[in-house]
Amino acid sequence: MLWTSRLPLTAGGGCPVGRFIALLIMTDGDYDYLIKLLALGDSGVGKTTFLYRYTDNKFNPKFITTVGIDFREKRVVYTASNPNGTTAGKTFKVHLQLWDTAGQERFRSLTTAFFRDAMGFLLMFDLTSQQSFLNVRNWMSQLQANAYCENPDIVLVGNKADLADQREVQEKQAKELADKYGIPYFETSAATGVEVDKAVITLLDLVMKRMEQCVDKPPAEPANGNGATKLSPAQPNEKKCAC
Ligand SMILES: Nc1nc2c(ncn2[C@@H]2O[C@H](COP(=O)(O)OP(=O)(O)OP(=O)(O)O)[C@@H](O)[C@H]2O)c(=O)[nH]1
Ligand SMILES: [Mg+2]
Repeated sequence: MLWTSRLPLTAGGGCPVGRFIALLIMTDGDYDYLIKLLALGDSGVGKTTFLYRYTDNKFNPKFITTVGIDFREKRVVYTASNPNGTTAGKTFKVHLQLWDTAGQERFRSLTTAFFRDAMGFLLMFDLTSQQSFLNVRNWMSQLQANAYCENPDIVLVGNKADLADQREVQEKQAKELADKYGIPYFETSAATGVEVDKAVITLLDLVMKRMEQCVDKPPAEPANGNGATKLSPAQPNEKKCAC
């Protein structure tokens, strides 16, 4: 299986704002936002297992490498907060589409093609593998070249925190790299579930905040037939993050 699709692949495509405001108005009124997040990183760091923990709250100890791309889904309620951090009381129903990419090199051209349509990224490495941490820089370059802009919303995730005795990457080291990129860093365990939700919700918050900044910008394009509304015209080669 190269990928499975239970929702339209093209939903929300086009310019950055179009992607962010994708499917604001669904005909069935089922949710307010469709948010696409994507997990990337070396093979074996735990992307599939992490997403499975997040959506199903279960751990799969077996390693079945992902072939191409897959996705999982979850509905969450998002509460908007004020700039001072207090909750504004406004809640949205969010449908999260979590894209799970293959870390293996042979799928690289396929998986990077999916970067463009994602709104936020879980950049993962394995705390028990120094090599997977060193490769974060390469994944970052791939993101900068293929994502919706050169400065997309990213959370750095060091996974397998439960394997303390096998740890090869120190928290300080990883935190320094995250600070250098100006992105949040979490140490998670798909085995125990620690920090998994927090990492995803932090990324969702970054994406939603970016969207909020865009909402004040010029008005929507007409609905595109499936009830979706876009806030600006498609710009296929658009790389800027600004609205
Ligand atoms: N102990 C422990 N094992 C984990 C954790 N996360 C993943 N694993 C294990 O690591 C192995 C690889 O996990 P996957 O989720 O398949 O890795 P992946 O990143 O999706 O790999 P590709 O699909 O090849 O890119 C599996 O045996 C998982 O059970 C974790 O937090 N702790
Ligand atoms: Mg996988």
